[in-house]
Order: sequence, then structure tokens, then C-alpha cells
Amino acid sequence: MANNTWNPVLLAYQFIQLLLAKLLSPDAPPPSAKLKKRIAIIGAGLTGVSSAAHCVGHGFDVVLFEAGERSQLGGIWARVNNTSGLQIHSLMYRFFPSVQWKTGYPSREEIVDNITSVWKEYSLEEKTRFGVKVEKVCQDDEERWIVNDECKYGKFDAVVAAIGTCGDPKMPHISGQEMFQGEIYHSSELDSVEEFTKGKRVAIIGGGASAVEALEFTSAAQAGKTIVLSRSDKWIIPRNAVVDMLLAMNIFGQETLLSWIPEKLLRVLFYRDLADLAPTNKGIFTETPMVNSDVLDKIREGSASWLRGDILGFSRNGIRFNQRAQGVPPGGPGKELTVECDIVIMATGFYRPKLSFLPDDCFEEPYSPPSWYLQTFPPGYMSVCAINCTYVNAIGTVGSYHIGIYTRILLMFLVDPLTRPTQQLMHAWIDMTRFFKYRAPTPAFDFFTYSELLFWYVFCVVINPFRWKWALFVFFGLGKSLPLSFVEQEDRLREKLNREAEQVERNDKSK
Ligand SMILES: Cc1cc2nc3c(=O)[nH]c(=O)nc-3n(C[C@H](O)[C@H](O)[C@H](O)COP(=O)(O)OP(=O)(O)OC[C@H]3O[C@@H](n4cnc5c(N)ncnc54)[C@H](O)[C@@H]3O)c2cc1C
Ligand SMILES: NC(=O)c1ccc[n+]([C@@H]2O[C@H](COP(=O)([O-])OP(=O)(O)OC[C@H]3O[C@@H](n4cnc5c(N)ncnc54)[C@H](OP(=O)(O)O)[C@@H]3O)[C@@H](O)[C@H]2O)c1
Ligand SMILES: *[C@@H]1O[C@H](CO)[C@@H](O)[C@H](O)[C@H]1NC(C)=O
Ligand SMILES: *[C@@H]1O[C@H](CO)[C@@H](O)[C@H](O)[C@H]1NC(C)=O
Ligand SMILES: *[C@@H]1O[C@H](CO)[C@@H](O)[C@H](O)[C@H]1NC(C)=O
Ligand SMILES: CC(=O)N[C@H]1CO[C@H](CO)[C@@H](O)[C@@H]1O
Repeated sequence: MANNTWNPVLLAYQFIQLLLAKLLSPDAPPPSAKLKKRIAIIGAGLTGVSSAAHCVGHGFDVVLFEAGERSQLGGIWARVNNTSGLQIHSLMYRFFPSVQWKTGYPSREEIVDNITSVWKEYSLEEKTRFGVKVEKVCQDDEERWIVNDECKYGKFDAVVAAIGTCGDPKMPHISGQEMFQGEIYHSSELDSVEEFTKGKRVAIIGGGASAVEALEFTSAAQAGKTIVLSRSDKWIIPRNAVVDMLLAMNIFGQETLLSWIPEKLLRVLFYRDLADLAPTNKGIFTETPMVNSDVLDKIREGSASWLRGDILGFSRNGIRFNQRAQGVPPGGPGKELTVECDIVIMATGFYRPKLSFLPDDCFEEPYSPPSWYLQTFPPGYMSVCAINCTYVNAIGTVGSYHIGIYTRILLMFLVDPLTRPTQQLMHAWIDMTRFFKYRAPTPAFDFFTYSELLFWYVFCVVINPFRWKWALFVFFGLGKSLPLSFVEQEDRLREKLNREAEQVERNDKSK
């Protein structure tokens, strides 16, 4: 999309976003508002900030715990360099209803700024504790949560874990690394590399989204030649919002008898002469694809090449590599060669932050994450909601709307006891989803499409008649006064029944 404000598509985009913001953003409460239940939110990245804003907007108090300092507000986007940006269209990255992207592909800095602006809009500043790494959460006798065994934060009615999937950069040690005469960088720290990349030969280790990003960086920095060394094949799909949404429409969330159609179309229309790079051993609905349209062009132009194979080790002037043919698995036979280079970029990913601060029984097989209720609630704990950090692989519209939906499901459970799922029901849902996906090449929760996610939500609301009155609230954040008035009456009824029961007990005793 052009960066032109008069572009009619962009104007329409602005308008739609304005409408969404007006309709769906909960009002920030006035400073004097008394917020009732308290929720601990762990992680101040895009997910934590967005979830906190939803909570506050609906009258719940929060404390945000962030391991990093203030400069880390924004999570992973605050830690990577400028050379990282959004690959999918920002339409699918509207992490909060009031966010209004001006461009299709905002920069890293703009993403952090927009997260910060939601944080300020909902007065989360005074509710955020920076520099607090959550090591443990546990429940007291009244099932209220205590963070890090410390009472100074108070007790909480619920915990939202929003610790993300990308922690510290992963830099595997590769044999012979010390002898290499050139420079080695991680893909998240390329800002300083720009000035001396011009004309150099660059090798990129890794074949994921970061490798693609690093390749964009080296071509912008006019590297002489870039060689991507990829251990396993991943699908690449065009940077096109319509194509990506179409792919997400596979409601089954797994390979189907028809999956060969999008695969064939991608090979013929997108990969074309480079179909050799497309995976042959895994279908498109098994792993998160990379979203990019330029990589293949750069390879066609000859400024970059993409080699499949295994790293054997460093030499003085490059990397010893075992190049494999299409279809030969990692470690398999191939042709040995040395890839000469001046700079090596490790696009080898990030460590996954650990959820180990949750109680041990959240990790009991066969219900360990991601195999949780709606992938988000550990069975037995309706008051723990791990948003977007149990995620393994998925395809299509990232949606972002789902942060709001998950948060509101949690809020519904908190205020309305009749909507809460029992541990048995949570297990049953997980088993059922496993049954539906028993033919999938991946474990049931290791891959989903966003249409499948929608199916989960609808099912979650439809299965229990006590949740029906909450449907509008769960999906859009609207109309909570009606279900709330029901719950108040139910509460009164419950209290009355309790009182009567106590009365009966007392009478019995006095007899
Ligand atoms: C380079 C890069 C580019 C990406 N591009 C895209 C893209 O184009 N499209 C897309 O959809 N996704 C992309 N992603 C994925 C990205 O991770 C998500 O889109 C999203 O930003 C995740 O946000 P989050 O808030 O869930 O997690 P994070 O941003 O990772 O935030 C988690 C926060 O939790 C804190 N934390 C962790 N553990 C603890 C603890 N125990 N106690 C307290 N605090 C803790 C961390 O310090 C961190 O600040 C990209 C990722 C990377 C690395
Ligand atoms: N703009 C974007 O869309 C964007 C950009 C960057 C990151 N992200 C997201 O961030 C997450 C991380 O992405 P990522 O690309 O940084 O990491 P990644 O997906 O984990 O990919 C790491 C790559 O490095 C390879 N690798 C790891 N260790 C290796 C070793 N010792 N030797 C050789 N190869 C090795 C892996 O090979 P194997 O596959 O064989 O293990 C893989 O190809 C993903 O969720 C991704 O979607 C998104
Ligand atoms: C990163 O980009 C922003 C603008 O988007 C710029 O102000 C800043 O100087 C850049 N940082 C580096 C190190 O290039
Ligand atoms: C949000 O991102 C857009 C880019 O799409 C940027 O123009 C805008 O300034 C950002 N908003 C804030 C509040 O930082
Ligand atoms: C770039 O990354 C490096 C290493 O992580 C970090 O020290 C530096 O501050 C980052 N620069 C920016 C502009 O974020
Ligand atoms: C809405 C959102 O942030 N979704 C993210 C969940 O996590 C995955 C993996 O990090 C991202 O790709 C999504 O963007």
C-alpha cells in the first residue's frame, strides 16, 4: 500500500478503524472509579497491555508485572532493532480496538508507540510494576492469587499470563566459531551493522521469519551477496492480506483432502521457477508460514541465494555446509561446500519464556500447554488465562481481536459462577478437539487456523446456556449490563439460599 494519505484504500482503512474504535473500545474509567475485582497481568508486551486495557475498561483493577524496565514496554518489539517490522498487514494486527494504523506495514517504532499510547490511554502507568519478574503465583485458601509469595502486591482474583513466545535471542554455539575472521550478529541486533554491510558477502543461518527479515535488511544495506542457509523447509506465502485471509478460512485447522489446492497454487503462481524451495514433506497447514513477497524476487535477481542443508561448522573465511536436495531430511546425505562470507547473521530464533511460575498441576500430561482449554485456560483453573503465549503454530489472520475475546471470557468466568467450566469439562473439550483432529500430522493444538479459533469461541459460548447472555460481551465487549443484572439477582439468590442453609444448620445445632 502506498504511503499516500489520499490513497482511497488507505482512507477507507482509516475510516473502518475509526468506526471500530468508536464502537468497540471500552471507555477508560475516570481516575476516581472504584474497580472491583483485581487481576494480575504478567508481561507488558502488546498482549499484556491490551488485555489490561480491556480489564480496566470493563471495571476490573489490574497490576501489570513486567520483568524488564520501562524501556521494555512493548515486549519483543521494544527489544528488537529497527530492522524488524510487521510482515503481515496491520489490518490483522489491530491488537486493541482503539489502535489506528496509518499504514499497512508500520515500523517497529510505530508499533511500540501504539502499544504505549494504549497503555497511557487506560492509565496503566501507575498500575505497572517494572523490573518484577514473576517466578511464582499461588492460591490462598480463598482461591485468591498471590504473586511471588509477596503480600505487598495484594491478592488477585485472576492471573493473565502474557509472556509472549519470543524471549532472549537464541545464539547456538557452532563449532569453529572462534576461528571465523568475520563478524557474527543475531538477527535482532542489526542496526549497528548497516554501515559496513555494503558490498559484503553475508550468510544468514536459519530459515524462518527472521531470516527473511535479515535478507530484506541485507538488500536494503546493499550487501554484495546474501546466502541463506536453511536447515528445514518452511512455506512462504505472499504478503497479501486477501491471500492470507483465504488461507485462514480452513475451519478444520489442519491438513485436509483439499490442501493440495493452495499448495499447488502457491507452487505454480508464487514460487514458479523456484518451486524447488517449497517444502515437499509438510503441508501448508502444519507450521506457521513466512509472509513475504520479495524473497523469491531477490533470489531470481541473483542478489541472494537460498541453500537447504546442515551447518557443519565455521571455517576461517566462512561456513562449512552440507547442501541437501529437495526432500532430503536434515542430517541426510548431500554435497559439502564452504560458503565464504564476511558477516554471519544468526536468524536462529528466540528462547521461549517459561510459564513455570504457574502451579505444577497445570503441566500434567496429557493436558500440558498448548493442550489447555481453548489453548488458554489450564484445566482446573478458570481464573488463569495464558493469552498468546502457549501458541506454537498457526496460519492466517493473526486477528488480534482474540486478545479481547479471551480476556472477556475470563471476565465472564470471574463474575458469573454459572458460566465456569469444571476441570472435567475442560478435559472433555481438549479430548474432543483431539478427536476431531486425530488425523492431523501435528498434535491437535500445535497448529490451528484463525477460523478454527472462531469455531472454538462459538462453541465455548453455545455449549452452556448460562453463557448465552454473555455472547455480545464476549465477542464485541458490548452489552454487559444485561448479563450483569442477571448475575446480581443470582448472587442475591445464592446469598439468600446460603443464609437459609446456615439458619437451618444453626437451628439443628440449637435443638
Ligand atoms: C522480530 C519479530 C518480528 C515479529 N513480527 C511479527 C509479525 O509480523 N506478525 C505477527 O503476527 N507477529 C510477529 N512477531 C511475533 C510477536 O511475538 C507477536 O506478534 C507479539 O508481539 C507478541 O506480543 P506479546 O505481548 O504476546 O509478547 P512479548 O512482546 O514477548 O511480551 C512479553 C513480555 O513479558 C515479559 N515477561 C516474560 N516473562 C515474564 C515473567 N516471568 N515476569 C514478568 N514479565 C515477564 C517480557 O519481558 C516481555 O516484555 C514477531 C516477533 C519477532 C521477534
Ligand atoms: N515479521 C515477522 O513476521 C516475523 C519476523 C521475525 C520473527 N517472527 C516471529 O518470531 C518467531 C521467531 O522467528 P525466527 O525466525 O526468529 O525463529 P524460528 O522461527 O525459530 O526460526 C529459526 C530458524 O533457525 C534455524 N536454526 C535454529 N538453530 C539452528 C542451528 N543450530 N543450526 C542451523 N539452523 C538453526 C531453525 O531451523 P529448524 O526449523 O530446522 O529448527 C529455523 O529455520 C516466530 O513466531 C516468527 O513468526 C515474525
Ligand atoms: C530507529 O528508527 C527510528 C525512526 O523510526 C529512528 O528515530 C531511530 O534513530 C532508529 N534507530 C536506529 C538505531 O537506527
Ligand atoms: C501508530 O502507528 C502509526 C503508523 O501506522 C503512526 O503513524 C502513529 O503515529 C502511531 N500512533 C501513536 C499514538 O504512536
Ligand atoms: C539494537 O539491539 C541491540 C542488541 O540487542 C541493543 O543493544 C540496542 O539498544 C538496539 N537498538 C535499538 C535502537 O533498539
Ligand atoms: C495478537 C498477537 O499478538 N498474536 C501473536 C501471538 O503470538 C504469535 C507468535 O509469537 C504471533 O505471531 C502473533 O502475532
